[in-house]
Amino acid sequence: MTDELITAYIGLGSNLGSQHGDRARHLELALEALGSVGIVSQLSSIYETDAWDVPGKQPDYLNQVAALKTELGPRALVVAMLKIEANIGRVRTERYGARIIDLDVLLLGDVVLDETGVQIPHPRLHERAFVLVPLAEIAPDLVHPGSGVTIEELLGRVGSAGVRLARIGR
Ligand code: PH2
Ligand code: MG
Ligand code: MG
Repeated sequence: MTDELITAYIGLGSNLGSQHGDRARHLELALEALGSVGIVSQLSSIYETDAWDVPGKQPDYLNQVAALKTELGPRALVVAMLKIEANIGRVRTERYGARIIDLDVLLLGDVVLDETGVQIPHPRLHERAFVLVPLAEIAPDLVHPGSGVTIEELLGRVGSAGVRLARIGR
């Protein structure tokens, strides 16, 4: 018996190196691990982005968004993301601190949920160019549940300042 697959959108971010390598390597490791949680059906380009709304000064981020078809429910999906982050070696310090990998559940089908530790859609998704640019690349017509507005429209409101298409390895 398999439950229906629902498409989740996962935001990936890295702005620190580690023993595993550099920021792009962390995104790769995370994507590999996402394959154990579902089927990665779409993948945006990688963008280099100015650290947004962080305490003090931080290195630039690499950000990317993946569509993930999964059977997992909201809480199980969030727990799976935390597990992948820990496996790659993320150590949590202060809120919004620099990190080797961050995996955020941005959307899960039309789920709208606001519980401790599980907020879907991601509560700051609509104000973050570093999420909206890669998300609009793969799902411009997707309607943000709750607000009823498309991703393209949200991006139009926010603009794409501080977000640059990355040329990894070139
Ligand atoms: N993540 C944050 C805070 N600020 N800025 C950029 N550019 N990219 C991120 O992934 C990011 C951020 C908290 O998760
Ligand atoms: Mg985050
Ligand atoms: Mg996070």
